[in-house]
Amino acid sequence: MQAMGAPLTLVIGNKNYSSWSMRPWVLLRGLEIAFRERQLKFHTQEWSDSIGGLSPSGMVPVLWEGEPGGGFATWDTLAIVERLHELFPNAKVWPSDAQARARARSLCAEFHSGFRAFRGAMPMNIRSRYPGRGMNPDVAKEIGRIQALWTEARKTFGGKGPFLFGAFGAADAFYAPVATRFVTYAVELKGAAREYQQALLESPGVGAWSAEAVKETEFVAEDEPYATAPR
Ligand SMILES: N[C@@H](CCC(=O)N[C@@H](CS)C(=O)NCC(=O)O)C(=O)O
Repeated sequence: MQAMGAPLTLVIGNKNYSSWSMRPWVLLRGLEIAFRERQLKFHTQEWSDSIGGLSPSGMVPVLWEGEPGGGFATWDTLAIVERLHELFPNAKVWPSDAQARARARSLCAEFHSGFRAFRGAMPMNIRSRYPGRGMNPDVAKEIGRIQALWTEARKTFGGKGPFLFGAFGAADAFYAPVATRFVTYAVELKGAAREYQQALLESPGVGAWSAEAVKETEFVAEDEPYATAPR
C-alpha cells in the first residue's frame, strides 16, 4: 500500500533489543504499507549525533511523514498506531467491528502501561536463548494474564483468521515482542495461545524483523541481565 501523502520513515533502534521499535515496523510491514527505515543503534556515536534531530522525545520509535527531522513527527507506539489508522483508513490497522476495535485498543493499552514484572525480567533479546531465566511469581502471573487475553480474543473475535482479531493488525504487532520473548526464555504455552504464538512468529513482518535481529552483534549491557559483555 502506497502512502497517499508524504513518504514515511520509521526511526528505530536495535532490532535485537528494541521491542517498542519492533511494533510499528512489523505493523507497517504486515499491512504492506510502504516506508523507509532509519536505524539508530543504542550507545553509538550516530545515536548521540542524530537522536536530537530525529526524535522529539529522545526515544525510538518515531514516524516521520516527509523528510526525517524536517517533516511531521509522531512518536510513541500508541500514537504511531493511531496515526497510521488515520493515514490508511482501509489498511485495517484496527478491526472494523467497533467492539473488536475497542478490545484491540484495550489489549495494546494494557501492554503499553503494564506487565512491568515481565518486561523487566524478560527483556527482548531475539538472538539469545535463556531458558527458565527471569521467571518468578509476579512474572508467571503476568504471563498467565497474557495467555488469557490472547485466548479470549481468539475465541471471541478471531473468526477465520489466525490472529487475535482474525487479520493481522495493531494488537498482533503489540504482542509480537512478547511472542519472541516466550521463545528466548522458553516459556511454554498451551492450546489456543500456543497456536497464536506460532502464527505470529511466522507472520511476514515478524519473520522479516527477526531475521535481521539475529544478525546484529552489538551488546547492550542494560538489555542483557543474563550475559556478560564479550571482551
Ligand atoms: N512509550 C514509548 C517507549 C519507547 C522506548 O522506551 N524506547 C526505548 C527503546 S525500546 C528507547 O528509545 N530508549 C532509549 C533511551 O531511553 O535513551 C513507546 O511506546 O514508544
